[in-house]
Amino acid sequence: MPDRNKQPRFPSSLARLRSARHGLFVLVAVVFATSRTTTQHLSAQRPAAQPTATQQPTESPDANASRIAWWREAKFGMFVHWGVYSVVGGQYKGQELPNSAEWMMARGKIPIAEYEQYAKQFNPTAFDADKFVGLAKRAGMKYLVITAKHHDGFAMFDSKATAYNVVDFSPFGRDIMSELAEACQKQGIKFGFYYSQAQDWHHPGGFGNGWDKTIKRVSSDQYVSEKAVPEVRQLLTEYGPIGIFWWDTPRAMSEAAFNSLHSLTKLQPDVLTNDRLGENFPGDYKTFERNIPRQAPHGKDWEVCMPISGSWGYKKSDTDFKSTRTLIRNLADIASKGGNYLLNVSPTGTGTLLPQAVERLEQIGQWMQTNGESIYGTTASLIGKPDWGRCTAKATGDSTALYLHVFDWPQDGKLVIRGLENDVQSASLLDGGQILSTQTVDDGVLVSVPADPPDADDSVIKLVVSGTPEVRSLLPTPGKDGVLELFADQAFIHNNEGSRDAGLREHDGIPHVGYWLDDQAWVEWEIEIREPGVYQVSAVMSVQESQTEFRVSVNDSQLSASVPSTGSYGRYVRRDLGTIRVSQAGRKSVRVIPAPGSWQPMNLRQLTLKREGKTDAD
Ligand code: H79
Repeated sequence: MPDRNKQPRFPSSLARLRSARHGLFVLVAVVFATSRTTTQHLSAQRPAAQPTATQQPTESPDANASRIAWWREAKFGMFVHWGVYSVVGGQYKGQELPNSAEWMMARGKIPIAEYEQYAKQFNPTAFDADKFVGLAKRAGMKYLVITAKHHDGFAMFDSKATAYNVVDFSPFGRDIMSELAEACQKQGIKFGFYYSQAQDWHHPGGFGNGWDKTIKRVSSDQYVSEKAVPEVRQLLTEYGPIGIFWWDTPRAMSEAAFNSLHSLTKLQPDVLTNDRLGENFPGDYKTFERNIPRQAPHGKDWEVCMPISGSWGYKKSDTDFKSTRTLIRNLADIASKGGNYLLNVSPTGTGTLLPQAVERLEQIGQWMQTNGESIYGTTASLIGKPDWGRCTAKATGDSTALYLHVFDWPQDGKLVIRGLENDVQSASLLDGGQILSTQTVDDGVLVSVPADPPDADDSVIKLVVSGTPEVRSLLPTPGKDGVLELFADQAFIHNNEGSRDAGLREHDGIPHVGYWLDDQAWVEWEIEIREPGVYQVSAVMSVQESQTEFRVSVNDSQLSASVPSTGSYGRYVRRDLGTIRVSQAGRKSVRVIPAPGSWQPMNLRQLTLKREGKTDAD
């Protein structure tokens, strides 16, 4: 048997290993964001410092914290994808183009001259910046980021670098960015630009246009100096205070090109940037696109951007609007992990949003009116993902407010916060303020709740506890549905001395146990089984070689698995591995152990146990 006592090599499992050894190992809660406020810049024109140096001067952690304080408080922003593509809503020559509509020029391999004809039709006469920003504000959004230029190259402002812009090229003739900048400033919404700095399907030297042979082939350096740099400089000097500069789709460029773009952000000393300029430019925060990470990135600020429907840019056929319930729960989920939510809407060619989007924003706004306190300025809490919903936190002097976002209202009137060890000072419903009684139970804290939830989507209970939350680390256990998902980044990876270590890697932002070359290396999760029975075991994994063999055990019961190639290491498939009978409840060790001789390296994303007899409808 391999040596079980070796320390794993990454912190999350180290913490878990400790907690598993000392059952009551207590983790100290929540990293509280500094609540310092930033200086507001109210002058429309800020003096322009000349960008010179190629290196960003190192900023003190305090200065960074004060610059980003408003953003940490804000939590919720509006993303807007709007451009030439919005005119036709994803339809080209009577055909429906697949995927997100702002990509239509590339998807349809539309020649530049032809795409320009759509720009000639861009005339969103129904656009009203004040109304538009007012809607974002009513939805509870605190910042707005809009496509100043997407990959198609069309500037939604009065670009001085090219006539291919909304003022000079389209009949509309109005500088949309300046109208929005002004409306945002008036209404107290932070304003930001999305700018695609490397791709440009219209201008020579921009990345991405391989289909139009009329475009001159010049270097990306030339593109950056001719177009991207002057446009970014203009955006950062002529539109008042800019809260965020949101780069997109990094491409390998020369160091000089990167530095010339990066140094421009000094024109607005308080501007925040995302992590998408290039590999070596982490910016102020990390971004996730479309998907919410299962676990928060460690010690970083981060944001999830997501379209309200399927496409970023307006697409006629896209009726895939997320429900208000999903959107509110996404916001709570993201906040419970410490992130921000940048929710995208897609104005049409006339300059307004579809009623489906407006309706959802208004409904979110109603929820925020009552429950905003549980979102704004909150941090992650140690109460990660309870059965009933999510939890956000806010430190208030000697106590901490825990906001219990209850998605699944308890039928028996008893809501349990498992593992919570603090003294409770008070509990109340945010909606209406009804005081709730609480008691300490073996499992943690029990809150007695009324029969009906105040909100069908997310009812928030404010639980004030003394001090900083202390939560007993609890072993993962199957949920009500009988399913227990064990993820790579929760596993203890046991490596053998002297060989290359198996460890945590990621594909598409999803962690897996990788570099598993050594058949002596194995992985383990500690779990608790409350209901004995037969468990179906499956794994989300990839194998490149013809097949691999391994064992999965739960204490003394085990199965042998033989899994054929999934095609490549990057191709993940869920494989049923068989069943394991667990005859007694209690703490268990789940292990995945290579079969010596028949082992081929695999990447393991997750192992799932599901109790038989449980159906999805349960
Ligand atoms: O602006 C939105 C996207 O257009 C942009 N980022 C967000 C915020 C983005 N550009 N590229 N990507 C995201 C990733 C690449 C996606 C692609 Fe595809 C897959 C390009 C081609 C295949 C999706 C599917 C877009 C076109 C077809």
